[in-house]
Amino acid sequence: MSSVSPADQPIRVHSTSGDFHPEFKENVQQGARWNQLIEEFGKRFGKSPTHIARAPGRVNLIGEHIDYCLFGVLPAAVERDILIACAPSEDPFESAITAQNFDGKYSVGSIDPARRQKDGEWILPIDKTKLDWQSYIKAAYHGVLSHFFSSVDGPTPKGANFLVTGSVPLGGGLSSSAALVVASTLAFLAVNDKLAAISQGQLVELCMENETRVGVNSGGMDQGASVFSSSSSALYISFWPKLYASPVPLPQTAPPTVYVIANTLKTANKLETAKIHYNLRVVETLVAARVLARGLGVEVGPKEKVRLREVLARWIGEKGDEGSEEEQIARLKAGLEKIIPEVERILGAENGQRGLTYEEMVEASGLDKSTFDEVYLSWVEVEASHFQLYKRAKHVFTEALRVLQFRQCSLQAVQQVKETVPMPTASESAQHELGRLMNESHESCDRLFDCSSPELNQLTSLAREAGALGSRLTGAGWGGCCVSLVPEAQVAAFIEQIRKVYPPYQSLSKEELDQVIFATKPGSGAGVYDVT
Ligand code: NG1
Ligand code: MG
Repeated sequence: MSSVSPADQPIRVHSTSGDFHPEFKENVQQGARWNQLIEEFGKRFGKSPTHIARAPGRVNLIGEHIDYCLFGVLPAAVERDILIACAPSEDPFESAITAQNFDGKYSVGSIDPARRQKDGEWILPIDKTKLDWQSYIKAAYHGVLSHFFSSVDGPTPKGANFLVTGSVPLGGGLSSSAALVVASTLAFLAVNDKLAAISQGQLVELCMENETRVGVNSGGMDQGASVFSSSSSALYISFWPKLYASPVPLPQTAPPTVYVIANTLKTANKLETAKIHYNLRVVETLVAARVLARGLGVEVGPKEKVRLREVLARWIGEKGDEGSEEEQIARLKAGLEKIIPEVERILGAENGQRGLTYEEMVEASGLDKSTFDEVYLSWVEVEASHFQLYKRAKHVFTEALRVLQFRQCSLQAVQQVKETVPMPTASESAQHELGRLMNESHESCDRLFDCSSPELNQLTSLAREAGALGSRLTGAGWGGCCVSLVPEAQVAAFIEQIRKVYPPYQSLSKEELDQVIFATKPGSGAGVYDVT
């Protein structure tokens, strides 16, 4: 693909020479927040930070639960972020990782020392039953140690002092976890002078790997959105044949619209419920890929954990990333349109609608039981009486198609506005089309992927009644936030209406309400600011 993908670009390092954040220079509130963090770091550690690592949260506009099937998604970074002020520590390395939180309600503590074994492998256990914000920092630290300090004779890593502050709501579907992992990975790279050693794409891959250390077998959407984003554009991120990203500007005229994020106030604890929700979906889509491949006559090795995107590629004879971005997308779109009826035929038949028992699923895979268990179940804990291969695969392929339609509709509307030809009608109908795709996506998440919740269904339907052109859950679901496309002129009235009709908002103060429902525009991606 074209070489402009942010994945191939170096990590953003900003030199600040006293004028520390060019993007936020005009923004007094952000400036004050940065200054306070630097000051507080000085008070707590008795020295100045050398860097501030910044990583934003993200909102996914469309493309849910398809990143781990390697299909493209369309998120945008939000302006809310995690900041980590950091400096290398003078103490001996073994006892030198201290991470404190600016916000007094979080625990203060030093991170258990990591130990390097004789073979160079690092040991840094994370207790998955007692996860807290520091677990994510540990996971990031472990990744940096493993990738850059695995040689026993090589240099010793530096210890570090961290002071963390964040404005991304926790457990709310805006990916505070990825923001924390990206920011702390960047901070460890910065104190160890490794920022120039990897590209943005490699950083995303490292952060994906780091996040799996905390226990979720996630795709790369959140880390990609946090790292690759640029302000005023959403991002198309695809994962096959390799990580790739390109900006998707959002149509902004006739009528100007914004995205409003609204939190259901029902926190989804993805890690606690992983075996019946997130990780189960990962397994269901993987098994669906094998069964579908079998029905299509696509070859898959017995031990191969092939993903739905790869089955499609093999079936249509796609080799890799030949041709321009548009040619590849056209090929993918045609492939999706062709495979959806096959999903009905192969997975929707016999017991497809009710789901398969474990025994039926093993039989449909064509593998013997022990190979099946080894490939699909040995690395993950899942629990289900019936495995929904048909519903999950149908969601994945139709959602992947909606992502392409959403992208195309945005790009075309922006182009038409530039040419000012059939404006403003074209742009207005584009906004309605984007809204329609968001509504369809929500419906599919609810009915086929079973990742919505009563609160998400209620809030998205109230949002539509209050004037949203479209509304859908965003992120993993089962709680957390929804995102609505709202004409800019109506935002205040929209928020006021939701406050009146969504019961959990009725008792909130103005300040509390601002934290749970707010308009957002695409923000810039992660980077490190040199504050020496
Ligand atoms: P959130 O909402 O941040 O938990 C998760 C995954 C994504 C993606 C979405 C569903 C992580 C870090 N992220 O997002 O990769 O699969 O669910 O589209 O687990
Ligand atoms: Mg997360």
